[in-house]
Amino acid sequence: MNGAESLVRTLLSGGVDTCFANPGTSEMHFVAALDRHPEMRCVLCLFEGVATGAADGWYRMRGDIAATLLHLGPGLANGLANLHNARKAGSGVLNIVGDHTEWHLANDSPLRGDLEGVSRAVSHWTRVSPDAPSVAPDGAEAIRAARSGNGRVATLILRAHAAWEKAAGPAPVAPSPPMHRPDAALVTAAARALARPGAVLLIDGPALHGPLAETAGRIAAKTGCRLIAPYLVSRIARGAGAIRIERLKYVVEDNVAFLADTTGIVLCGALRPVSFFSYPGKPSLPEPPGCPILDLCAPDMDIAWSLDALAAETGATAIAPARMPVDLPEIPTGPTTLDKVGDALAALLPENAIVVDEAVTSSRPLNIPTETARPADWLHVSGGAIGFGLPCATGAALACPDRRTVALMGDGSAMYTLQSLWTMARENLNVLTIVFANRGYQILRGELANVGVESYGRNAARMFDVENPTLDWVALAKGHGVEARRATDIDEFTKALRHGLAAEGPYLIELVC
Ligand SMILES: Cc1ncc(C[n+]2csc(CCOP(=O)(O)OP(=O)(O)O)c2C)c(N)n1
Ligand SMILES: [Mg+2]
Repeated sequence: MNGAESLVRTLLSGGVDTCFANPGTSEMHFVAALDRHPEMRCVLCLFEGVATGAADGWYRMRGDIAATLLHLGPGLANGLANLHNARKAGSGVLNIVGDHTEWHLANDSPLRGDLEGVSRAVSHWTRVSPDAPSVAPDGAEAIRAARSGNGRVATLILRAHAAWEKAAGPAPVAPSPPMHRPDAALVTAAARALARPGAVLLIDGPALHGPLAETAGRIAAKTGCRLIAPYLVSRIARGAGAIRIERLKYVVEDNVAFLADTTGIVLCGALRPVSFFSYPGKPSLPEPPGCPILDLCAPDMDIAWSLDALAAETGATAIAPARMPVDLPEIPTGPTTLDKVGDALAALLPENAIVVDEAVTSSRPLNIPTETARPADWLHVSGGAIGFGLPCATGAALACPDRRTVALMGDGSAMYTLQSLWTMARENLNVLTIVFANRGYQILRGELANVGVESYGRNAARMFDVENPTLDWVALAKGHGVEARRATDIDEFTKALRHGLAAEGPYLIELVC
């Protein structure tokens, strides 16, 4: 068996059975090995940012890693922005990146570059597998690294000769290292802090859905503290029956007002809140000056244990948490407004949907009505690097074929990685994409004002308007093999929404707004 074969067998026996791929010549022995194992699902992505974003979406919904297969430094670099988003989301991703043979690297061939440098820019763990016998143990170590600390980005660089030369066999994956836990004194201090009026428990990561959210909800009910999530999160359970969790805001002033009465913040699985950007004369930190912050449990620590310990310490074991009620709006009608779009979405969103939200300015009005819609998981662009939504929806839909995935996309954001539509069509994924076609980078118009620029002219307008020519989303979707329809008022939108939610396979709505 060669090194490539030993790696594929290590992946499969280690529980990694999906690979989002965009290969090249240096990966051909690995491709041949994958080809011998139909039990490995290989998903072709027509741009590396689709592969890395899909692996992120997969992790968010499965809670376990998928692999990507990428081509040397340029291939990995093309996937970098979505690896950044994955890293910020706390998603585990295993990148396998082919490289030249060692002797070929001595010469400056076209694709030779600083592959390790590119990897270190975003990976928690990088290793070059230097020879065939090392490939399987390095692969096993990479899997372990990607699963550790609640999910990390691990990159294994597979030199071509290490893939084709003789190897011993697959290697077993060692159990993940135990996660750090806060000591008892910190748990006691956190419980005391949360009992004070004006206290906030800020949670993130796996604490925002499932049983951990329940525990956090019980702690809030018992202590009376506010339960808050960051503005952009990896995955949050929302809708009727979900634990009541507030969310930080995007706008600096809104966040300052939101936290104005805060007397202390306990962090559990979350980083301290910080504004998205820094603006002249505005604070970076939103909490009141001097507000104590207690870091109970970092995002890579044992969040489940920490919440359980906090629940025990506060006596929050039997109390019922506050939950969102159900309140489905009437189906709206008439000209399009974003409030009505929110009502239509809230009325029709099916139970247990996965909503990927990269609609930027358009998604804000959707948040209120969907809070009391049928329960769904919402996934955000955690690292703020747009071009995440369609790839993430692709990976999430593959991870959860029995659920309906809905991608809410700004027209600017959707253009970054629209090749995802082709993968959705090829894999026949139940993804409904809604493109909010406001024909521009709407958010940047506001941001120019936010930094203090009072008016703008032709150059700025030409950098904000996505017009002239107008993007034809129906044609773009059809060109990628996805059925699509344009909606110019709310009646057309609800009709298209019903149709798209019932479709077998992907569907796209261009909502002119
Ligand atoms: C990788 C990356 N490049 C650029 C940006 C800056 N940026 C933030 S939002 C945005 C435009 C978003 O446009 P769209 O998706 O249409 O949403 P809208 O603002 O119109 O609601 C840009 C270019 C970014 N966040 N990430
Ligand atoms: Mg736009």
